[in-house]
Amino acid sequence: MTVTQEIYEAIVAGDQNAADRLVGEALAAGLPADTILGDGLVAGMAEVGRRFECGTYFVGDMMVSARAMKAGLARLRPALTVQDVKPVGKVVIGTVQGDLHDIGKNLVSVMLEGAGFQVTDLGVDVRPDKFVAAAREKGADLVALSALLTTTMTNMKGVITAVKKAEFERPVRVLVGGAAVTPEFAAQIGADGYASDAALAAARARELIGV
Ligand code: B1M
Repeated sequence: MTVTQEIYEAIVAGDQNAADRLVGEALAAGLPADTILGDGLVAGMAEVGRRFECGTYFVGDMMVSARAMKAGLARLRPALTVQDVKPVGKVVIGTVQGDLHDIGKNLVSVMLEGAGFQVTDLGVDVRPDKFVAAAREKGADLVALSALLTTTMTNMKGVITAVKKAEFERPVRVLVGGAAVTPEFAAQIGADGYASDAALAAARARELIGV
């Protein structure tokens, strides 16, 4: 079994110690960070979702796998981000109100940092007024919204309305994404941009602020 397969298995089994150790081993062996991420960590989480859908995994299983994913991602983070460079822009990011999923949002955060952004992460279940207050306080160029549930993605519209209504010193764009979100939905709610994955989110963020 390759080390990325072992990482995949560790995520599916929810073994956070193994996820942490194996990501360290893969990095030490010189494997590219995006291979470890895509073939190991993200593929493992996709399998967890599939098992939940089939009814062989339950919420508790998803929680232990999520913990293992976070451990692996924390170990991988330095390899995905750029250190000590002048930020190209400022982003405020969070998962919208009612939604507790944060793994994809954390990954988008890491990729934005990797693309040179200064990121303020507001966490999960974030109200529209908190996004606006943080964007003002931090002088953000971009507000990035994540939603994983069909029942919470509708809350993105409230954030967009609040951001568009607020008066900022410079233009603030809104980027949306997450498993439930589609480009059509993003356009319908008036988002400035949409991205289907974390790498594309970083690219789209740069395009939106013109860097
Ligand atoms: Co939840 N859950 N969950 N869950 N969970 C899903 C999302 C689900 C699809 C599972 C399923 O049925 N197959 C389903 C949603 C169905 C729907 O609405 N259509 C679901 C459900 C139903 C629920 C509960 C309602 C279950 C319950 O209690 N009965 C509940 C809701 C709680 C709440 O939020 N209020 C719930 C709870 C949980 C846990 C807490 C147990 C746990 C989350 C732990 C955590 O995040 N800390 C959990 C998990 C782990 C999942 C699955 C299995 C995995 C999500 C994940 O982390 N994926 C998920 C099934 C699945 O996605 N296959 C599922 C890995 C991650 C890297 O991908 O987050 O999609 P993702 O992020 C991607 C892209 O979407 C994108 O980039 C990322 C990577 O490239 N992206 C962006 C994300 N944000 C972006 C922002 C951008 C751009 C791109 O721009 C700003």
